[in-house]
Amino acid sequence: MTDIILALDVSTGKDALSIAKKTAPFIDAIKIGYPLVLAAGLEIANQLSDEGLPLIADFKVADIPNTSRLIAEEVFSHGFSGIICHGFVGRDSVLACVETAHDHGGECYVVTEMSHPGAVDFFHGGIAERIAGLVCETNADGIIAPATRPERTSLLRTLIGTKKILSPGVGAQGGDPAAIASIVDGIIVGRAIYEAKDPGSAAEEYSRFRT
Ligand code: 3DU
Repeated sequence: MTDIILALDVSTGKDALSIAKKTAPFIDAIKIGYPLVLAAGLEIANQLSDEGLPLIADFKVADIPNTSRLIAEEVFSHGFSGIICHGFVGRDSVLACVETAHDHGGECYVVTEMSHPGAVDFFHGGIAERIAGLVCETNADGIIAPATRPERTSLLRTLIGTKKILSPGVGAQGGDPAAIASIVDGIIVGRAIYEAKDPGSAAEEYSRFRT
């Protein structure tokens, strides 16, 4: 089963709520992060939760364990069901996010390799593979891996087994949903849906890949 996860990076709460309502029948979860939360406040999560969809907090947490835990506590006390953290910060910081997520019945996803061109500067050469190993050691629920490089995401799949893969980079960043959907558990789509003239129809188009 491949989920469609809407990356709702709009800059007003009004737009966010309107797009969430139009797209809700065709998506499986909503991911929000700094763009919307800095504009509208974390309370927007409580309003979005009216759509009845899981909410994922994409703050790519990358701090010392204590600060990471404090961030994760805030996230889960606002109704999110998942959090995304970076893996390069190391075992103890990742563990802080994983444990806080699990204490709240939530999930933690760890960025192994990003989808943009510059990601190869640091994530390639063995780092992404080591982060995938850390994901298994820390009992994290899954990874974030690039739709723009399906061959890399396939390789990361061999390292994490049945843990979930959520994959950004489809649409605006050039990733082809047909090439990645069968490898991953969720494709993350932002601009190709929320910037479309009709976000509901755009989401419906992507829902073809929900197999
Ligand atoms: O490119 P889009 O507009 O479809 O948005 C992709 C979303 O996924 C966006 O929120 C971005 O911050 C997030 N993301 C990546 O694009 C790449 C990553 O490696 C991790 C997260």
